[in-house]
Amino acid sequence: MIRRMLIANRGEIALRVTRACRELGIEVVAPYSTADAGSAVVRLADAAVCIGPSRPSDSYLNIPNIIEAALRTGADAVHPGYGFLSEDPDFAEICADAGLVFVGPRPSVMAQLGDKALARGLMSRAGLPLLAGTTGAVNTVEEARTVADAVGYPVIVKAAAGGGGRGMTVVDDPRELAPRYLSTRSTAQAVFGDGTVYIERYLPHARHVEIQVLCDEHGAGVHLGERDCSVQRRHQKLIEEAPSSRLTPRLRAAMGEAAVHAAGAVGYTGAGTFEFLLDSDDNFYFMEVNARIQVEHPVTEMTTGIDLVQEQIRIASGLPLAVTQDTVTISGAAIECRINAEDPQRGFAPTPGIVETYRPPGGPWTRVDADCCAGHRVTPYYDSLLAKVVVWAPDRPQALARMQRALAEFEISGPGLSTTVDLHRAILADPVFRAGAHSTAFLDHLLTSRPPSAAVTRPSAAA
Ligand code: MV4
Repeated sequence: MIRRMLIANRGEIALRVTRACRELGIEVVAPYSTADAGSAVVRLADAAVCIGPSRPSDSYLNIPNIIEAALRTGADAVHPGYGFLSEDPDFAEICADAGLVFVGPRPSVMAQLGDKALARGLMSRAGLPLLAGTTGAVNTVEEARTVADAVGYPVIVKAAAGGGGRGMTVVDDPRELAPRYLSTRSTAQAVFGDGTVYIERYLPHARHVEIQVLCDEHGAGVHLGERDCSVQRRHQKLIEEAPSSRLTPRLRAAMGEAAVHAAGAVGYTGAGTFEFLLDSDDNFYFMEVNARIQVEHPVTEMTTGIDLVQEQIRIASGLPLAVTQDTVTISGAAIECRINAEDPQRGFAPTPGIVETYRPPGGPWTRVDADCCAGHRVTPYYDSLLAKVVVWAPDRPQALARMQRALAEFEISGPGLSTTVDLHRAILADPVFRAGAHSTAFLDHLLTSRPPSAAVTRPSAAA
């Protein structure tokens, strides 16, 4: 059994994992950077260890320092949260070699899924439908041209080492293929240290629907339904909801069963997310697997009543799943709004500064996951997520009303600080979104069509 967990992360997710550990009777070790000395997890932990300066490469990505902190404090397990080292198979392996239980899938499985080009081939063989494209790397301009001509335009060039939308370029016109292919390659090389790219047909008006799975180490797996994450900007999610307004129970079961089967086929263990695109004819296409807990996991917790972080920890402890597919029930509707310290009027540029006023919403079925307070300093070192506002209600219209009520309560401001709260208010008021008739094209359309006088104006040309 796990007795003492080192949480190799920061901010709201470190706090979220701390809460799960506490409820399971597990002690907590918080490694932190100098910028985070005043964070909630440092206050709540049984032991806290400074692992380096603010820069992530010096602290939250510094594997030797993290392992040393774990061994020095007597931790017996590591929860990586999301981002940082959460999908690094080398880190998972180093943890195992140091005698630490890594909360996540086996390193070999993580490595296979981490190459998004190879994962396509793997998942195709496991029975998942794919968009037309390559099931491996595209190594030359000539090859890119042959593939794109066969697939048909528009196509999208994606970095194999990317994922979560980083390092992808849409190509509408064959004349743009060569330069876009080459620039995506060099960006991928610069950002990920791996220039491998692959090509898919691009669906411009789809829905992003992802299936949450849980798989134990004894061969059992369940799905917990889907999250609809179609409201994104530059592949940063703004709003996630469950269930998707586009799924019928029948389609949900088909997608869920396909994901659980594919997870089993590759020996996946732990909590995982299978990302799909859904077209207007209800065809679904596999995109990638996220081998970690995700930012948006609370909406699934709200509709299923299952604590996903506790389940991750139980699975890593070797326990069998407590739920079977027929005991999973999805009820009501949940929505999450990500509140970021960004200025939508200036191309969503991050706005570091000090939070002066912080009055989060509360009330029935309203959850705020945040590590924020008046006086909190937003630094440029980490992602700009300030808070996640999550609500649940018996159905989507009531969930929308509850979220509007919660956002109306939310006061968060400070010198130099801008947030996405007003943008969320505008989205929640939009008739297309309210009807559940939006697609992945929705947010760009909203941002470019709203008159500049409105609460939300178009991003600057520089954006
Ligand atoms: C796509 C796509 C359309 N066609 N791939 C974005 C996040 C990443 N994990 C996958 N993403 C997408 N991949 C193909 N072949 C559409 C998205 C996408 C999206 C694109 C533009 C604007 C908003 C979007 C929201 C969700 C998904």
